[in-house]
Amino acid sequence: MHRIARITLPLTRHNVWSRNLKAQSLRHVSFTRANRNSDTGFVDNIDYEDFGSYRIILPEEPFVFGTAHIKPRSVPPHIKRPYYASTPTGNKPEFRGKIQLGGEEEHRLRESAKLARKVREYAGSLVKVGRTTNEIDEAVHEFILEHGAYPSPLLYQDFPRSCCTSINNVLVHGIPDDHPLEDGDIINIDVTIFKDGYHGDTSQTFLVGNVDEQGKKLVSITNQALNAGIAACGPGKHFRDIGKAIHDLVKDTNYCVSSQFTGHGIGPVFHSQPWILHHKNDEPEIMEPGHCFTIEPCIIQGTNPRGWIFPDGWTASTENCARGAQAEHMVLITPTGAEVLTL
Ligand SMILES: [Co+2]
Repeated sequence: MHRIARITLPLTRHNVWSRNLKAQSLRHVSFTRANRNSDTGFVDNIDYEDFGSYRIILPEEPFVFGTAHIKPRSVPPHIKRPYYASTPTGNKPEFRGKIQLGGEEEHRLRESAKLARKVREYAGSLVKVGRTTNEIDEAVHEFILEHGAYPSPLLYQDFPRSCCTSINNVLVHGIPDDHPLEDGDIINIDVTIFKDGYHGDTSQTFLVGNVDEQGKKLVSITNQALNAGIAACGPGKHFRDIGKAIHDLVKDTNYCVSSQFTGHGIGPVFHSQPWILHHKNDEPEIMEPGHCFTIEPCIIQGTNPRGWIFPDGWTASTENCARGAQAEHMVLITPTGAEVLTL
């Protein structure tokens, strides 16, 4: 759950946009795209992009800014907390995205990744029409505590819940709430745990009931994008090969990749360098044995990758309310290749 920066688009513009969408109570969503002639500057023709049938998630009105009104779940004192969730706040460990291979560090990292995978699978088993994301969050919270771990998103930069639940047009960082899941939703559940000093982070987009073809295709290409990124990894390879592989996969399709959210180094720190860009880029760094990081591409319907943040300061929706999906694994670079730790 790393964001490059908070996006500060004028909220008023979106208020108008939200109200319009609500007023029409749209379920079938299509957008127009004007194709401009590059020589004359005039609009040649207008395409209609059909994004399928789904409900649009919007901030509730009246707007409540921030997350101070949401009471975090409690964590018993015997569970070791990361520095940002301790009182008084502890010191951030020194970490640059690389661990020592072959010892205790690697063992703990692998154990945390394994538990994160288990939590992701458990969360997926809870996805069901009529269940609220708060019910999922509560169950995930308890499951993580039962395994002697801390739910890393909880209290991270004031995030008030124990996992992120992002539905349909919400790209990432959705905050679990009391709304029930509906037939046809797609929901990404992003889980991160902290155990024995190491974080494990993974996410998947799940289908709720009967999802339309466009939604299923979006989830499928998102999983392909993650796999393409993973296949580009290995010692001596450039980090930018990940973005290129994903770019090559989506470039001639009616999907685009968000450049606002990145993968990240992970270990004793939740988010650290190397920052993993999922779009085409020129970063010079090279993967070395011991590098551990996430790949978590966010793929969006259509050609507009821009997002905006709800008044809660976290929930990131696409600007045009097209759907987005995300999938995330942790990758460890070894002397001979790249290993996915959250499979
Ligand atoms: Co992550």
